[in-house]
Amino acid sequence: WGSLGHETVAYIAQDYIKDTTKSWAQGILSDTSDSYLASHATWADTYRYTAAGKYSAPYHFIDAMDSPPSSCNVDYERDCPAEGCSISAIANFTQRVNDGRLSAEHKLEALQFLIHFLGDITQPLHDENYKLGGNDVDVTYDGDSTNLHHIWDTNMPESLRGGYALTDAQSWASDIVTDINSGKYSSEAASWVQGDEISDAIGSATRWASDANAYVCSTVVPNGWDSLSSGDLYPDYYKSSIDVIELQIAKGGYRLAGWLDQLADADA
Ligand code: DCM
Ligand code: DCM
Ligand code: DCM
Ligand code: ZN
Ligand code: ZN
Repeated sequence: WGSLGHETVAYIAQDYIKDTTKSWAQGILSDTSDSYLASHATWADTYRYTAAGKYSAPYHFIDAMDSPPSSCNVDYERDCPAEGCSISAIANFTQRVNDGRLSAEHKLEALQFLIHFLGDITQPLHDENYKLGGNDVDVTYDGDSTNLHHIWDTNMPESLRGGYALTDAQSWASDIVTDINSGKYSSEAASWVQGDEISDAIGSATRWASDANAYVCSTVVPNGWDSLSSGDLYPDYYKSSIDVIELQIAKGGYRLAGWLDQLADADA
């Protein structure tokens, strides 16, 4: 996701975490502002472009070697290479954030990675190998020449909400929280976190990746990859995708809250 998506995920989580979790996170992040998670949500994207952080670039995705649209699936053993992937990174930083042997600096880094990767793993194209997760699929969107991955990360969320400022993320999160509490997501939200368990981070993150990857077949490329290369994808493709985008952002935020609650409880 782009900054709007990541910051929205973080604001949703801020709304659901327990007060004790809030104190725990604010301590690690040294941030007591009202955007204490959201302000740290895009750090990992800055870091991966630095020389010191280059090692972390593969942690933003898992390249599922499936065959959409006819077959979608994620296989951790098959798809996570030795250099690592989103699933192994989530497991590693879940362990590190509560590792009492590590410095405050390394715990900060671990928490910032988790805030970010629990977002990225819900973006369907972050769970797909084909054409570098859609980065090599050229498309036209609302008159712009760009690529399929980018319109899922950034353009389509911004078409929905009208911008990518922190205030845009805050208002999107507020609407999604209402949808979870008393609206379109109220009956399904509990299922988004079912089975989530920090003691089985690989199993939990593999379930999140598989869930998102299924939308590659059903929603990202239902008619095959070639169908995306002709014509402007706005508005028809946008209309067919945006409900899944919003749903996936909602899941990321709700899961992040539950994950951080478990981590804070385990650290108490
Ligand atoms: N950004 C965004 N949506 C845009 C333009 C930029 O989310 N339409 C984000 C991406 C970068 C940051 O803002 O994290 C700075 O962007 P840039 O490098 O384009 O100035
Ligand atoms: N690192 C990691 N997993 C480990 C050890 C290190 O992801 N098990 C990453 C996070 C650290 C970076 O490598 O910031 C450099 O680690 P160090 O400073 O310990 O050499
Ligand atoms: N990406 C991905 N799968 C890949 C390669 C990249 O999901 N196999 C993601 C990471 C970024 C975006 O695509 O969100 C652009 O990556 P890069 O800046 O590395 O081109
Ligand atoms: Zn991306
Ligand atoms: Zn990322």
